[in-house]
Amino acid sequence: MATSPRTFVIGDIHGCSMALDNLISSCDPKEADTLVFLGDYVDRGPDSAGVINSILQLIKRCHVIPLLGNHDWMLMASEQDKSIMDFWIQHGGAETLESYGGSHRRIPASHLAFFRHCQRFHETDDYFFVHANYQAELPLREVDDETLLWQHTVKRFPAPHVNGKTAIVGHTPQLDGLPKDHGHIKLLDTFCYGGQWLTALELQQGQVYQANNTGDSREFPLSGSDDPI
Ligand SMILES: [Mn+2]
Repeated sequence: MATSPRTFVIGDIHGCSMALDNLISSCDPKEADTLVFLGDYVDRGPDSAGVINSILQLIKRCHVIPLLGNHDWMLMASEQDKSIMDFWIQHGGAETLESYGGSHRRIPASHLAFFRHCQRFHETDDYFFVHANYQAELPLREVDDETLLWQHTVKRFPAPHVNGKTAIVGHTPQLDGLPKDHGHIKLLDTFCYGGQWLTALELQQGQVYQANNTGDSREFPLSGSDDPI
C-alpha cells in the first residue's frame, strides 16, 4: 500500500550542516514528500555554505518550500548596503563569510538565487508558516517584515490567527532543545547552533525528528515533547 505524502517542517539551521544531513537521513523524504524550511539557514554555525548545498540537492529530490529568515535577509541586503554588512558580520555573518572563503563575492550565484527564491510565508489548508511571528488579525500578505522576520515570540506571544489555521514558527530559540506545542502555535527553533537540536516536525503524524552537531538523532511524538524518549 502506498503511503500518503508527508510534510516535514524544519526549524532554524544556522550553519549546522552535519545536523541537517543527519536529520534528512532520519526523515528520508521521498519524491512526493514536502519539506518546509522556516528560514535562518546561515550564520553562527560553522558551515552555512554546506547547508545551502544540501538544500539545493534536496530540491532535486522532493518538494522544498524555503522561507526567508532575518539572517538570510541580512546576507542578501549586505550585498547593497555596507551598514547592514557591518551589522550582519557582528551577528553571525562572520562565520558565514568564512564558510564561503572569506568574501561576499565568493557566494555562488546559485546560492544567491536560492535566497531570492525564499518566501516570507506559506499556507496550507490547516497550517501557516512564518520565520518569526505574525499578527493575529492581519492577512499574512499584509504583515510587515519586522514582524515576519525579526519579532520574537517571547515578549509578543500572538493570539490564534483569525484564519483559524495553526501557526508554525522558528526564530525564537527554545534553549532546552525541545519544540513547543501551544495549540494554535508551534515553535520549532530548538537552538541547534547553541549545542541543542535541529528539529523536523512531520505534520500528519505529529512526530518530531531531531539531530545535533555531534551525530546523535532521536524522535518522539510532539504531544510528548516534555518527556522525550
Ligand atoms: Mn531568526
